[in-house]
Amino acid sequence: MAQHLAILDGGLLLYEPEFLPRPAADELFQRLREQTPWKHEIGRGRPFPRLTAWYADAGTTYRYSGVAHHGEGWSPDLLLERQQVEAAAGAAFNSLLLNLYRDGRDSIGLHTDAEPELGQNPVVASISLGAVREFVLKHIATRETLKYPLAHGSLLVMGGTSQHHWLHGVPKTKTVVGERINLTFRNILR
Ligand SMILES: O=C(O)CCC(=O)C(=O)O
Ligand SMILES: [Mn+2]
Repeated sequence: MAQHLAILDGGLLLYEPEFLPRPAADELFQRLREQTPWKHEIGRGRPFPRLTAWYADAGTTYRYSGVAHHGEGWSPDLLLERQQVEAAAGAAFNSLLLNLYRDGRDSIGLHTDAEPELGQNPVVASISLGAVREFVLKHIATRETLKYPLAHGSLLVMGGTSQHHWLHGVPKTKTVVGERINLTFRNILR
């Protein structure tokens, strides 16, 4: 069942814990784990504490954490996921960033997805696969903090004014955790 949540200052969240049925989520995790050309990118002089990959419509460029990504098209698998996510989120996406968190030492720091090429109030939709990690949202002015353990096969959509008022990230954890893959769909304006 999809959960809709309004957060402070006009942010909107949609969380669907069982977006992908268990067998489909297991299979997608395995396929992406093995078949994705994972890279250990360097952003602003430092290696990211996670592996990444990028897919987008040809002709699309996205600058992210000091790294420029150029779109070269989609695999059939990922096109299908994109269509499912577009239907659930009610928005169109032309790019996908994949993150592989190898263990609890991998993370993404608090940030906004507020790059100018995403437009005024971007809709950002992400599928989580594998280990459950805590997704943290922190309000920039009040420091109010929300924590969501994102389930294997779940979908989280951030919309409304979320990217203006809230930071988000996946902190490191000392708990022993397995690998997690996150697929983040965005729409890049040209
Ligand atoms: O792994 C996640 O759930 C979040 C990833 C993220 O925020 C990003 O790639 O911009
Ligand atoms: Mn983000």
